[in-house]
Amino acid sequence: MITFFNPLHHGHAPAHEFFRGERVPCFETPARLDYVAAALQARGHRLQQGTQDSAAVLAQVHAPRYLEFLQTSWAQWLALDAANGQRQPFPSVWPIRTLRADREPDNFIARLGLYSMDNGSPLAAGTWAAAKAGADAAASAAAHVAAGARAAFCCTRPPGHHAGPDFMGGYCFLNNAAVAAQWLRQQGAARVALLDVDYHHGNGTQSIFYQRADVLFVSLHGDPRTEYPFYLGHADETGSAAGLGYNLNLPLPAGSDAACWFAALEQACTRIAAHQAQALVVSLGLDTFVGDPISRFQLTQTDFSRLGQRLARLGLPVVFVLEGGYAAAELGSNAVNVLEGFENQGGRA
Ligand code: Q9C
Ligand code: ZN
Repeated sequence: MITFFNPLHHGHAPAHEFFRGERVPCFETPARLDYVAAALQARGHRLQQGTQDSAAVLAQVHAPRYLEFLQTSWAQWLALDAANGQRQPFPSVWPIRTLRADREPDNFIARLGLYSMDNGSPLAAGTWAAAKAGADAAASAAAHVAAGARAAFCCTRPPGHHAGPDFMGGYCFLNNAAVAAQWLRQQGAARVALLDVDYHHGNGTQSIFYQRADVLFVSLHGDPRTEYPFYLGHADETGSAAGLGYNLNLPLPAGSDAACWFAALEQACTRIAAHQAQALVVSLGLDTFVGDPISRFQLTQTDFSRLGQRLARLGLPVVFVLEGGYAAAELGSNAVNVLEGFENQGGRA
């Protein structure tokens, strides 16, 4: 599989996040990508750096003022106090209902809250460069698929599917899957399907395409009544305006097993087939794994091969984008199982 990887991803290495009221080591670590890269190389897949610049497409899926903030955020943090290089900024106040989001406060932490959906997306010195490299990989993978490749994989972090038009959240900063879908549209695909199989609902991706019929969004995820991101991902969210009918959420109870999950995947595949897309983007979260430390589905290693095989039978060219998956030591084989399940299934010529 054509795979994109960039050493800049390792520059996003915050130390801590909040979990159950305590500061704990981050779950979303550079080691995750080491495991995926090693598993790919052990199976003979070559890693390459992309050549595309995602800047123009990023400006179509994210608000300019958010991109400007993210790109300069670490420098802004350091400008407050040189010792901040050893500290992590966290938001502590958010412009929710009745408060104004149209004015950017002069206070840095207040701006960070304006552009965040949670306090669970810590910034580090290399966050912008790592995230931008991920968006560039998504653009490069989409360019390969648009040029006729059967599939390409973005071996990238931080993940992207919780990042909305103008906010970060859930370890995500730039929405790589949205960049891939938008790039495919610009390269001439009239219709694109985007399937999100991460354990958590891809609220950012849903919101970016919610009013559009050209990019169908379909997601399988833990029911937001009990699972992050809590405030989006219900079955009654079906799209709005021109996008009505082009958003399909398939929430499943925490604890769901493979039989339940694959039944929902059939529903997802039926809807994707009906869309008659020219290309598919897969938000490939692997936190559906039974051993995931922060998620509660029960997929096993062989279930990931089965997922890849089923996706191949859609007969569409695919851009795979890595999202979550926090059982780091198993992440590599789980990812490779999806990709090789897809490749070995045949399907599209
Ligand atoms: N702060 C993805 O899988 N919060 N994001 C965990 C502790 C959110 C997961 C609780 C989990 C987000 C891309
Ligand atoms: Zn997730």
